Amino acid sequence: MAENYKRYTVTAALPYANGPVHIGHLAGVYLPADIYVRYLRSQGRDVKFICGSDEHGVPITIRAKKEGITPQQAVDKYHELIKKSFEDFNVSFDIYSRTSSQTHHETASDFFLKLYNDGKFIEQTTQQYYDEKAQQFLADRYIVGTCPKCGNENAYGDQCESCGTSLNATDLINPKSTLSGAVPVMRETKHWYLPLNEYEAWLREWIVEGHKGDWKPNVYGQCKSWIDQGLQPRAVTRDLDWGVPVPVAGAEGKVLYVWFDAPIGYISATKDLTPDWETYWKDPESKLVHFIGKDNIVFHCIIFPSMLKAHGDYVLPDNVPANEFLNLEGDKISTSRNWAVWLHEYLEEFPGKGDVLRYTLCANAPESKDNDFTWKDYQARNNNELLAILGNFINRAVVLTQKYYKGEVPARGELQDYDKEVLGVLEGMPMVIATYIERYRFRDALSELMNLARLGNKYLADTEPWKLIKTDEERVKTIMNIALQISASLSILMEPFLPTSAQKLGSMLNKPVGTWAEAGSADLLPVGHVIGTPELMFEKVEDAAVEAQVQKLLDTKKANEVANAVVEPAKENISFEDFSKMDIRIGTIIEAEKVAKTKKLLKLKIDTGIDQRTVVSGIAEFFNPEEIIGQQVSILVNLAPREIKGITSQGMILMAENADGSLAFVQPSKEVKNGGTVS
Ligand code: B3M
Ligand code: ZN
Repeated sequence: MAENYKRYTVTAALPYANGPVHIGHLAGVYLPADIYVRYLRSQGRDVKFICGSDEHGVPITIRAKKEGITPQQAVDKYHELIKKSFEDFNVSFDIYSRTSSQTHHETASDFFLKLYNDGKFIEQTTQQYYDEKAQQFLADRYIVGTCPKCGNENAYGDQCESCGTSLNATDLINPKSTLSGAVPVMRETKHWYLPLNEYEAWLREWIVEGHKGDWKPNVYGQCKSWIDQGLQPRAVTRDLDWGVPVPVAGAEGKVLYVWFDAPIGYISATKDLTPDWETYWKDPESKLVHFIGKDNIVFHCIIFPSMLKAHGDYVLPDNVPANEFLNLEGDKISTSRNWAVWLHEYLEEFPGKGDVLRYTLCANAPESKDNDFTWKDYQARNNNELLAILGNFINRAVVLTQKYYKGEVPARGELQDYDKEVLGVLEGMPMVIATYIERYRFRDALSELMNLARLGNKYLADTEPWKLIKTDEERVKTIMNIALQISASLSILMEPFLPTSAQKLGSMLNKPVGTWAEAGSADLLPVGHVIGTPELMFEKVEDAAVEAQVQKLLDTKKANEVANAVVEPAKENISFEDFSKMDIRIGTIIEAEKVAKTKKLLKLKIDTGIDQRTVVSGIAEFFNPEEIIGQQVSILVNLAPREIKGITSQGMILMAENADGSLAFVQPSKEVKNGGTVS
């Protein structure tokens, strides 16, 4: 492997404790980070994997307000849910901490005080946006407006999530309060600013010159464009009551800006993890890597490094391999629209299939561009790759060894060229996969892992031991020995990606998953070793399971349409005389049938209490004829008869139309005798 640092500090973005985590979080940040760390551990490296809940900031207070609970109650609720989701998906943090902890408050306050006492801040009293209705200063997500850089009309007061630009609220065009909708006024307030402009030259040298070749193009490109556009001083305090109080006199009612305190959360979490925390953050022989999504690049590549530089005692990130965004069935994942696959729900519906989702999200990861998750692709990845290639190969290797040798690893005989070729590929595979992992190209690394399984499958298909066993037993011993060595290496090489499957394979081979250095060996399973009993590595994902998930999303989409539907304004007024001309009665449907050659029409026979009459109604898409016999309806009985598809329709059934276009009968709240007048 190319690199060889003394120790590794690997962080994953601290998720806001304002809701559950979804597949976008896993694909964008936590899965790549976990693969990287598991690989380093397999190599025997000294690595600390740091994460925790981001519990301050406006995203938390907005969620708390929405749920009618306190911010502390909100973070307590979601911190536990998020922590469990990561555990259930085997995201193997060494610590999952939280920024409402005392250690963090102390660490963040001390960090701020060091910069304050060293004169690294600009103290300024300026005009800031204030909502007179809500009686609150507006910052971050409390204010939205048009992004001056890209025109996005829903940019926040601290960042435009569309183009990623970091903003001050006063940069916004046409600002509006998200608390009351009011147009904010300006009011004086004092804050402390980190003069990013003073770090511009250094950032240019450190990033634009220094990381040209090793930072991902999407990360390098964003950083370069911000630095080229020039950096502005950035407020690191806020007029809020939820967060880390500003630890200086004259700062009552002010807290640290969440993006100032949150990255310090990586440090405070390490403090809670090990008394040896300073070597992981201050020793130049420690490699610091931040795993994040692209909307966090400016904070991890520009702001936090400037803070670390200003402080002076800390190492700087060696790499920040940010991923782009994952979409879902062609639409942006959205917490507010519930357009997501929530990790905790996935495991309820697909128990024991955490690895299948890890596999699909890695194989389809948005490493260089936004990508799309579809349930069809999930099913195909499971059935056509995990089951048909990896599972099939391992099953044949283990079952045939049980069948021919009662599970005992047979000795290899004279090797043929094909055997040597296969063993040669096996020996080189750990380096191939490691090189991709160390360059944060996890999709390619996973693809190479599957190529090894393909090689094993092909080797068995080409040599056909199940036929040879009748004529050349010695040859079969060689073939099965090699198939078992490939299986043993797969258990090691798959572990960073598919930890549960790796353990399952280890127990099938009756050999604990080894270290990366052992992978590729032709003698991982010594002759005479007795393997365990075969069990299926993967199960088929049926169409019905996937269709149910797609339907669930369609139902969500419909519910959103209803929730967000714009209500038509009222028509112009009519006189009471006009209204009293209409004769609306309660009636009952006594017969119903579809009108031939039409999709929308039903022919109904209604008992109106006056008479029994035929009415043609455009409700066939929403009601089956047999289901509405006996349904009481409101019917306009004095509407002039009309010919519809050759049928004389005498009257009109009143229907209520829902936002999603579906129809409902306008029926009395209790049984009314047919003929009852509606007025
Ligand atoms: N809480 C994640 C987000 O923007 C943010 C990361 C903090 S990492 C220090 O959703
Ligand atoms: Zn923008």
